[in-house]
Amino acid sequence: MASRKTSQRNREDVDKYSVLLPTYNERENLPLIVWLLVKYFGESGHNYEIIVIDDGSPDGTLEVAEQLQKIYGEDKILLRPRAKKLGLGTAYIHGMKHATGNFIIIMDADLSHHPKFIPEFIELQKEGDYDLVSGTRYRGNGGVYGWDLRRKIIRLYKKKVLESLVERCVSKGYVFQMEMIVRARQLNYTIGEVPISFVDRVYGESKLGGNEIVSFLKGLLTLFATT
Ligand SMILES: Nc1nc2c(ncn2[C@@H]2O[C@H](COP(=O)(O)OP(=O)(O)OP(=O)(O)O)[C@@H](O)[C@H]2O)c(=O)[nH]1
Ligand SMILES: *[C@@H]1O[C@H](CO)[C@@H](O)[C@H](O)[C@H]1NC(C)=O
Repeated sequence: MASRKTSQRNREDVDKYSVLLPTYNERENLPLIVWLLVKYFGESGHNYEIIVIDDGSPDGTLEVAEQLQKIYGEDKILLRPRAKKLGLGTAYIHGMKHATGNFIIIMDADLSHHPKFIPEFIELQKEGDYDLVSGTRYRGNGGVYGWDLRRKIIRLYKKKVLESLVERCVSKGYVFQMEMIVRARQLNYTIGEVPISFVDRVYGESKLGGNEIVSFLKGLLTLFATT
């Protein structure tokens, strides 16, 4: 028993989460999403890296990402840009190849996903040793919609599982994300589900309250003042 606990603890110590953030014209959203990720990973104490895959955004997203890298460190923010817009599916694959974590988190950079759910994804994955954990949308009244097969969802994968799924998937674009989950079921991977309210967009309803925005802006000012 004691030795099992020790090995579990050791495993947790080496667990690392690679967040893949594909960006195309996300200059305005990227600082907030990265700040939130750093905040929630910092609070939960998990080891992580954020991989920004920018596809030559004309709005200068990459320059913003470079600034963020200076602020948070090259070990936390990795830049894996591509010269032109090659699509979301291949952006994930490209990012995955550069990931050093044993877990991969896939999310959008456009603020349709709130990073505050990530610690819940991680806890659930550990509890059930799930191969992947996906969000399930529900209404405020508790009515569950079930699988949200659309692309706007956060997912946490064991890296090996994601690699095996990517090998098998043939579709492009956001059908790719749909295919991944269908294949995962076919292959009998174990899947955990975290309920995510429809209103939990970063700017949705009251979720990212005025206080959080204010402290974000203060944090940014402090960072720019000290770097
Ligand atoms: N690297 C990369 N990121 C992309 C690409 N297309 C979209 N993204 C990013 O992927 C995430 C989800 O993108 P979408 O929801 O498809 O982006 P969108 O611009 O809202 O797409 P539409 O709803 O089709 O206009 C966002 O973070 C986008 O910035 C692409 O070709 N390459
Ligand atoms: C998945 O499980 C089902 C039911 O137990 C089984 O019939 C099927 O062969 C399994 N598929 C794989 C790929 O292991």
